[in-house]
Amino acid sequence: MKNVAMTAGALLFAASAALHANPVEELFKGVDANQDGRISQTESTINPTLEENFAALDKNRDGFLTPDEFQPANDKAES
Ligand SMILES: [Ca+2]
Ligand SMILES: [Ca+2]
Repeated sequence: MKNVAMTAGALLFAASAALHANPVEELFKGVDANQDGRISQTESTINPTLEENFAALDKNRDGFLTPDEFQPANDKAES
């Protein structure tokens, strides 16, 4: 019954502006415009939520988010 799950997923995807339905890795790649494996503050500006949380997510304060540091801001709502 994968089709049912995929349809539900597609609806959720559309309804949530592609934020939480997407695997973190896909989201990361989408934001990492120059594909260097980390998200700069400039790159984060394409996602207002991410931009807003950039400083909090950048745990080692090097000005970049690594996949390790990168978590969708809405994460808490799930699980
Ligand atoms: Ca980058
Ligand atoms: Ca960092």
